[in-house]
Amino acid sequence: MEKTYLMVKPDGVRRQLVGKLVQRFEDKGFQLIAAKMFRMTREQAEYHYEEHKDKPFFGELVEFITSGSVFGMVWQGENIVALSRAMMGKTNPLDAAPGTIRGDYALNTGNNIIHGSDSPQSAEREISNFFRPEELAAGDYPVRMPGS
Ligand code: RTP
Ligand code: MG
Repeated sequence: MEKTYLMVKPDGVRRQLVGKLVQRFEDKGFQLIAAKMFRMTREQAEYHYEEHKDKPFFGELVEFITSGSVFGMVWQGENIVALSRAMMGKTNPLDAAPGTIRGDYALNTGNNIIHGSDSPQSAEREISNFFRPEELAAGDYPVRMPGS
């Protein structure tokens, strides 16, 4: 089953949005298999955002993501990478449609509430940066959606 790494960023944690965001993904039909509140180390942050290391905003991004607690989660479900990105909305909240997480809760790119892996390969890499394999639950309870 496809997995992804979703993370409420420090701005979302400070705004007490964790519960609402977890609810959205449960309502969609995805299954939560690991979660924790923690403060990212600088090393974890630099590895997590390695693809952006040459961008002008890299320093600011690392400062921001290590500025407070994050809520890291591993979720699984059918096509979860693409579907969770669609639920998050565009990176810049100015472009994020109403009804998406960033469209509903965020004002600017620097404080855009949530992270989601952009491919199954990124997901695997990101999950292993924050979770040990034994921390992932089996995800073995059957998800029942209306009509199923
Ligand atoms: P994320 O990785 O956090 O899920 O966001 P994303 O895929 O939608 O966007 P990405 O291009 O991977 O950028 C990572 C994060 O860097 C910050 N950013 N700032 N100042 C800027 O121009 C700029 N561009 C990106 C955002 O917080 C973005 O989520
Ligand atoms: Mg990204």
